[in-house]
Amino acid sequence: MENRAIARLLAETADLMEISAEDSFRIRSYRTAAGVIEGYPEQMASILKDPEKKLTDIAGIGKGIAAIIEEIEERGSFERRDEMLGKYPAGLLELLNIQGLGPKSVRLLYDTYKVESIDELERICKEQKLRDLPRMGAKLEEKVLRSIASYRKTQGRFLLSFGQRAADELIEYLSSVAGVETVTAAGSLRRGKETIGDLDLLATGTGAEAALEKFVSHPRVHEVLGKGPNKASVKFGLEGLQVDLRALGAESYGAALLYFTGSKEHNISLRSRAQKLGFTLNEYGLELLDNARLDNETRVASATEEEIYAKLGLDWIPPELRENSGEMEAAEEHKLPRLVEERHIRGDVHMHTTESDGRATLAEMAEAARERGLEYIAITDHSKALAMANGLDEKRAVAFAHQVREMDQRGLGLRVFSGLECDILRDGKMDLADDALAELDWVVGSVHSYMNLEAAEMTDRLLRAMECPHLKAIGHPTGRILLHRESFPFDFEVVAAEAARRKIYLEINASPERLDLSAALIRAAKARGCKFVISTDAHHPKHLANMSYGVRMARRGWLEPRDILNTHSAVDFAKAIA
Ligand code: DGT
Ligand code: CA
Ligand code: CA
Ligand code: ZN
Repeated sequence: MENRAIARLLAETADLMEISAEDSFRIRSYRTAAGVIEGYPEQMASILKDPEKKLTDIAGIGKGIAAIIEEIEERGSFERRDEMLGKYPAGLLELLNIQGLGPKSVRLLYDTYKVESIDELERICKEQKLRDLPRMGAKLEEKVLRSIASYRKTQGRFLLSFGQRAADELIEYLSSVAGVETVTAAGSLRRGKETIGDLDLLATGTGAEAALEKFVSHPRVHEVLGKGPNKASVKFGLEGLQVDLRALGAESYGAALLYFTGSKEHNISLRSRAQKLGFTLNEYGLELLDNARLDNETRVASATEEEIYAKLGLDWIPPELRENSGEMEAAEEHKLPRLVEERHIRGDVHMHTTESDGRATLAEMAEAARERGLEYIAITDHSKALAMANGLDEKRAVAFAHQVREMDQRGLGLRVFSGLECDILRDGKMDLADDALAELDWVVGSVHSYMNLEAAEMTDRLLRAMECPHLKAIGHPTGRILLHRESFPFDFEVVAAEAARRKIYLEINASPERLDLSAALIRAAKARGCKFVISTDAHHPKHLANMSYGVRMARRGWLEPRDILNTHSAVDFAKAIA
């Protein structure tokens, strides 16, 4: 099981224990462990497999928690959790996913109205009964209803990074089957969507059918949902990700890849275009319409996507654009963007070190970045408002900037800029004074607190922050945490327009749980004249690899290299921010 899922089980159990008002020491130790595990750069599963490593060597993980992790790895739950689930209806756990409701509120709702499910909670809110409870009000009712809607949307979905790792693992596994030529991920994963519902894999070659056999017998397959001659569906891993594998002939590979990559809306639009041109398009190929039989003589294209698009009078459309939002017209007019690629990225300008809450030193981060082939980085530790992260005050920020500069001059193998991720305070002031910020090369301003302000207040807050003459970029501009927290409400268009006017860059945060900005917001911002940076926000050298996810978001937002500051050389970056 992935760290994130293990952490969730622990946190949920802590929540249930809090609902049942148990020993707060135990509750706290579960929560602490959940935090440590969630942020830990190496998978617990791989530490368990490595005889040279011990879970208890990790700070914050004692013997008790280590045993729990082992039990979770074995069977997907642990004793204490089962015990708590025996005590309360499982529906209470689900209620805890609703933003705005903590364990105490859930308990109160359960005791007062016997609320045990989301549906019941929704009813209580709609009947305006929530507001009758102590410390709750009409506003909370609205908020809970909104949270319920967003929870329902995300339920059963997984982060792109999670899907990508599962796909990588399965592709490697299936590729080793004799006679298998290609194994490819299609669906929302191939389109780079920030969350995926299920994983769609395609296999070709004479061994493709044997691959189906091997697929259903993978040790991490927990349930076979169905298996036929050309297709199998399984639940993969303890997290229960559904994976569909289809075996097909190389001659229809392009048509199948096109069909199963979607999106559905793109497919529909493509099919109606095919019809207008006298063809039919399906997962086997593009055929002439007057002979609907699946017969090679009427098939005009099927082996590659390129030839199918070409026969339809279209340039090949990158999967990230296939959302039926203008790509068809652009492909027809040969006006598709020349999308940014990871190889265009030359710097990474948002990362943390042990100076605040990062796990590696400046030298280690620089070394890792150099190994990845980057030409420059900016070190952006937190400012003092994030006390939990050991954020820097003015004195430390300036001293650290000097240290960064000194080390940069001595030579770290790549250019290192001194920066800061400065908190934007509730009123829009920057957390550190101007004269300290003036000492830094690169200041990213981020909101980490008071995210529940009214939209107008949040908009003003961001506009005010942009008045700071040293602010160069806005970090994770919407604050969303995928599958957990919606973006905070504000007038994005107004903020984007102001950012464009002041030449403040908008960050596309590449960490897989943020991937903020979304495709739609990137496009809206670009239309207003904004420029962007794609940054990993790394807290560990391993996180530098997340750049690929940020690049995919940028591609979904139709961005080209010139839209993105950190595709430029270190010298040009320095000029642009001077
Ligand atoms: P997901 O899994 O919810 O993240 O999203 P997708 O896009 O991967 O959707 P999925 O797995 O249901 O189907 C994969 C692709 O197969 C989808 O993008 C387009 C194609 N497809 C599935 N069902 C239909 C359909 O009813 N009509 C058409 N035209 N295409 C479909
Ligand atoms: Ca899918
Ligand atoms: Ca599917
Ligand atoms: Zn941040």
